[in-house]
Amino acid sequence: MNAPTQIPVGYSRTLRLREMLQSNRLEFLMEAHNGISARIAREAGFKAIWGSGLSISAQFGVRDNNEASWTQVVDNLEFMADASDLPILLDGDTGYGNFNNVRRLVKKLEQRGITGVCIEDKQFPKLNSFINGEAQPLADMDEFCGKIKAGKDSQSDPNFSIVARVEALIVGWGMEEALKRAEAYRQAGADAILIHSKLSKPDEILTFAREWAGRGPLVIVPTKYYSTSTDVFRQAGISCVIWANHLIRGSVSAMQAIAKEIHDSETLVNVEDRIASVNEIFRLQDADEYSAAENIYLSAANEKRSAVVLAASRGAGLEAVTANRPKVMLPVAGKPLLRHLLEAFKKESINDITVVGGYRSDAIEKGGIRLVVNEQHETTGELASLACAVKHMNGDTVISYGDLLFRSYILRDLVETESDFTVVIDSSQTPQPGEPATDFAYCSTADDRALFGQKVWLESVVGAGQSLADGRAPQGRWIGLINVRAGTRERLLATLDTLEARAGFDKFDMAALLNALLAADQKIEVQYVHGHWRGVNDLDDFRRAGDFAHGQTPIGSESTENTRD
Ligand code: SPV
Ligand code: MG
Repeated sequence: MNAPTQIPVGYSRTLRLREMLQSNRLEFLMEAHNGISARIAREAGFKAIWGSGLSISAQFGVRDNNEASWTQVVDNLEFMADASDLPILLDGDTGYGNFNNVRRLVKKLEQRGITGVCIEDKQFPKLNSFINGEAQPLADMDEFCGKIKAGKDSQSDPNFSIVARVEALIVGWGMEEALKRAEAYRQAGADAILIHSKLSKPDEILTFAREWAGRGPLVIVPTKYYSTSTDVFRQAGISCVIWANHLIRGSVSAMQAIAKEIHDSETLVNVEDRIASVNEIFRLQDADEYSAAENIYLSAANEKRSAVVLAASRGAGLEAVTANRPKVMLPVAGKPLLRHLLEAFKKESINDITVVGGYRSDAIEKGGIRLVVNEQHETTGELASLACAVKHMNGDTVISYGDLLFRSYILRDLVETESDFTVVIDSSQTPQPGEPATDFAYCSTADDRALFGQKVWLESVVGAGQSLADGRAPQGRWIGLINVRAGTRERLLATLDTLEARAGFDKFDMAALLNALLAADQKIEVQYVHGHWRGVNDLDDFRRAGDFAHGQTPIGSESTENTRD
């Protein structure tokens, strides 16, 4: 796909069309009939659009007989002008009435950012030139000149263009009449002449161009003499070629084939790979621009929040129940662990949730989440999984292990913290002799449970396989929840990049990230809790998780709801 040309600021659409009409090069206008086709024409590299009467009426499903009202056409053009910053030359048929209608049309087109109009010397309501052309009456030449003058007198932008279309060859009135009319229209002020022909050879167009001898810009529509080499038009001194109906015809063929295929096969599998993806439609609608604008303009109250759930592992010690699903899909109190997490996030208005799957990611329910997959999950660790999701961190982001259950206040308090990074530490946890010290944390102050209003900072976290610092008891255990404030993502990325360059990155866990942030002088706030959460690490945890989720155990009971062990 060609990248659309960058248009210099101040180079108006009207001027661009005017220059195309007047340039010595052969220029091309592509038909478009709605916003998306206008965008597609621009992306293909066209410099201007023909707002075809045939195509616009066809996409409305009506005839090219002025059945759509001119205001309906102008409304449609507004979408086209918005979706593409190209000049649009409207096929204005006969001007939708007499001189007065043309005056109003020109004013309204200018108001909607349309660059020019082509009017043809037939009578309202017109009929497409290729339907029974000879039977169609032409407009009186002088009356048509009056329309051109009226249009020119009512434009406020001097570069707005009025193209006069000569239909004398279509209705069989001959070359002399065509030339006479073209000259009269030029003298009435037309910025260019569109000379139309329905022959399959360009003969009469070429004769016309020769006789016309460069008195003004000439525009042609080679729909019927399409097999003529474009160089022939170039040599004849034609100014602009209009490809008048090819996007609507292309889309009609595609829609017919796809509709029939889906109807007959009663499935989508045969068409999915042959049609534009839904993401391509989003791109054409400029969905990314919306997200960027949302970040700038939505008030703090509506600030975007997202979550990343690390859910790539099967779960050591849980093999008996994870043959067909990852740990995150284990049912707890009637629904998968992941659903509990999603419900907790949604309660805090976190709806943009990315789950990083790995082991049996196919078994992860995709409703309400964005699933990304760490394809190397068998050989990599938590940070490699996190790296798969960082680009989806939008606004404040909570990063969570996938096997967590917690009381809702823990997440509520976490998302309300104001530090760049905050971790939740359970101060009721103490390391058990002989058991791994993973995730135990050293903090600036121990939790005396009366710390209200005083900030506590993380000093380090014990990573997998590491031991506690000699002679120093940790202040609690990190439960697997981190809040990362919007604007801090870049720092997180930079730290991830640094770690990625280190040997062994593939095995790094979240503790390595937290310690690297601390080593880079990043302050990480501690939010102490005292129980009220559960990790699911083995069958025993799994059995007890149901009780926790049901809330059957009195809050604070150490026996069932305090640990990841
Ligand atoms: C149109 O595109 O509507 C035209 C050109 O008027 S043609 O259909 O070739 O007459
Ligand atoms: Mg038309």
